[in-house]
Amino acid sequence: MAILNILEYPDPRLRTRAQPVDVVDDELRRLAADMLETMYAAPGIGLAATQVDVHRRMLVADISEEQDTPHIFINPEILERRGTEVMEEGCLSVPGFYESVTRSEWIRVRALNLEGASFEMELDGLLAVVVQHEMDHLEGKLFVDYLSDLKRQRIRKRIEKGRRQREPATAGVL
Ligand code: QAP
Ligand code: CO
Repeated sequence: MAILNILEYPDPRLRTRAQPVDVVDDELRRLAADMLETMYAAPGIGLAATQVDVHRRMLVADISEEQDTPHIFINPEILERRGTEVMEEGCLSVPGFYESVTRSEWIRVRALNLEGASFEMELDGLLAVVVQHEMDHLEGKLFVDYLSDLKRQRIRKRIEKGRRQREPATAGVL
């Protein structure tokens, strides 16, 4: 297993639309295990393959306190949605920022599991919100896209400023 590098907003690779998975093979199973390890280490409660620069339609989530209830969704589709709910969201690709986003409060999802078998699941509460957030990543969409231009710009500038202070200056350039 390995901890993968997580892309940070405004990295343009986060805007890539992920391709459907056609075969669930050992390579994909290894990616799922690495994504879970990366998410648990962060720690986070959801991670899409897009965020680790793999543009395949797979996401992982675990909202349990004990980090012992992993969920893996391959080629996820929302079949049905009900209600709306506002929740404060964060994102491993937008570190340090949390904002309210409106989502469906109940969804029925169809996806493939790690054996390549199709399953359906009804979700509500936090897990429903996390799955909708992660499915947005597979479309190249981020939770900051739901905010005002002003808020999004402020977040982008603060992240870019933070990154410059963390990274050593490039020799000869600065
Ligand atoms: C998506 O996000 C989510 O800023 C998953 O400094 C989260 O796991 C959807 C994290 C909440 C709905 C509600 C964020 C970790 C983790 C940070 C995450 C940070 C460290 C985010
Ligand atoms: Co995210």
